[in-house]
Amino acid sequence: MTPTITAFESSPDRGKGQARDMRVRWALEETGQPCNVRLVSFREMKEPAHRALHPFGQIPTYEEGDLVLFESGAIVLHIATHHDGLLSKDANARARAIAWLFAALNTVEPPIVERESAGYVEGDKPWHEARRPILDDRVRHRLRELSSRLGDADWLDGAFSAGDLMMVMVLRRLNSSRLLNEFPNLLAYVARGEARPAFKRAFDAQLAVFVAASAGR
Ligand code: GTB
Repeated sequence: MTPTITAFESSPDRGKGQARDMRVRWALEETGQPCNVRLVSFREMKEPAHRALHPFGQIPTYEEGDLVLFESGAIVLHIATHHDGLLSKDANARARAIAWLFAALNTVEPPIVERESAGYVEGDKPWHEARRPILDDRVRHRLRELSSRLGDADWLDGAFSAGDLMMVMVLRRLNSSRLLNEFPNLLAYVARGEARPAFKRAFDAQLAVFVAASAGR
């Protein structure tokens, strides 16, 4: 059964692939799975019909037969578990790839999101300028550790996996900052992810939504 995912009708990132449906789209492309995409407005996301799918009124969601999922990490893991291409057949390698997926979401992403959201939430507060370097350093700290572990390898643990997919997506959130430039091997790692044909197909699909919405305005 072809799953249906939800995505922004009008993404604030103007098609840069930063919204979290991009993770799901990429996982589906890597595993050769088709999907239907239902676009939702900010208003629709907060209505009961969408909240029945997603308790926090967000995107992405994933519907497949009787199954309804939310949380991009859970959705990517579901796709990776049920289709070849993102998790090794070897049980230990599979477990390690899942650990990297969690590391991307639980260890690397939080300081990146904290730094990004501080600009919106407290940018006008008197303490923000003093706090900014602290937030930068917290991100740098994680990047330094990740950079050290990756070294000159192509991927985090052998072949490309769901863990790399999620880590690349999380690091891409730094695209508009200069922090990633301090770690050339991480920059190259993100570029390798973005060069994958499946990434490009997923990126183009989400960009097409933005282009169509702009043309209709
Ligand atoms: N933990 C959840 C997951 O991983 O699925 C988080 C889901 C989430 O944050 N969804 C966001 C959302 O629905 C969209 S992706 N927000 C609407 C709301 O909460 O009302 C976050 C996002 C949005 C926009 C950009 N951007 O413009 O660059 C980047 C990331």
